[in-house]
Amino acid sequence: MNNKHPELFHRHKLNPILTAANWPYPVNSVFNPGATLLPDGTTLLLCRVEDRRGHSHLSAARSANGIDDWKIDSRPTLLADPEHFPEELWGIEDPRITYVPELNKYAIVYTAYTSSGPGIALALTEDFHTFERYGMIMPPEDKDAALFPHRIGGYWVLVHRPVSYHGAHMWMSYSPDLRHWGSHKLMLEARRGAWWDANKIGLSPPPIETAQGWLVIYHGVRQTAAGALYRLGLALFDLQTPEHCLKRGNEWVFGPEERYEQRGDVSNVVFPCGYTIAPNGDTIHLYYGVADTNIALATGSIHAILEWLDRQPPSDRRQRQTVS
Ligand code: BMA
Repeated sequence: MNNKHPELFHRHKLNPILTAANWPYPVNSVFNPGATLLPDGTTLLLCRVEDRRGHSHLSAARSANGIDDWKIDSRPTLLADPEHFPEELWGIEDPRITYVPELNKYAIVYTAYTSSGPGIALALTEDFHTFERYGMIMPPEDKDAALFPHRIGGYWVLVHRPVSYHGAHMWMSYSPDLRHWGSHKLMLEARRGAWWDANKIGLSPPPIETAQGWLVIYHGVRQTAAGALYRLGLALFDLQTPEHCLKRGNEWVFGPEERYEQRGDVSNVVFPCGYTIAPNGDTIHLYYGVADTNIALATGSIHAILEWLDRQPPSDRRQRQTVS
């Protein structure tokens, strides 16, 4: 027995792997990238790039090994288009990429920053050069969304995080055509009080399909006297009824520890929006924004993550801890 928590995600020694200094044009910061593997094995990161107005756009960076030697698009890959999509007035942020075999396309679900707050927009692409925009699919205030890779029970499934007076919890919605969404279901609630994931949680990268269920890495936001602390937790959901939570870890598994995670435009933030999985089907490369400033990489084993979840006490799976 030692006094260390198990380390499920190992930081890469070259972190941060991408910064504004790598960009081919002037930018303030690059963070919160969506990620996918292209058919030839290239890792593609779709990075949130913030300019000096404070508005974000998305830019692709490609690398053969997913670690270094990134080739970054010389111009923004996907810009806000407020002329045709007024809901993108203040930029587009935090993309989550899902490859959808039925469509033979990648679905990019991102935050569109409207003058009424952030909402959720969808675009499809085959190549990350041209995009078919669906516009806003969930109105404000909503973010932290991703599409499941295939239909379940005949319907497309979206995870998202609407905010209400009662808190910021994770929901699922279903659609026959990717445009019209309904059958909304509460998926995972923020806990309350002293918990690390009290009051506000949200999906981090898209859910990962495993034989045991949909593995979800989510972020919990703890408000402290020194500001918000963004950390990551784990939960597992039923394959056929994905709003049904099978397991939920009580402890956070990854948080801001390194200087590059603790200092930046928004300190103490680790914020993954994407991962790739190695050909062995087990090694996960988690790409995460650090302190809303740079991009870092951590590597883990899906098998080890599921084992950790198995060892968690069976309490408090979906519900928040109520006080009365
Ligand atoms: C969240 C999102 C993220 C950001 C984080 C910390 O609400 O807006 O894009 O990284 O806050 O600022």
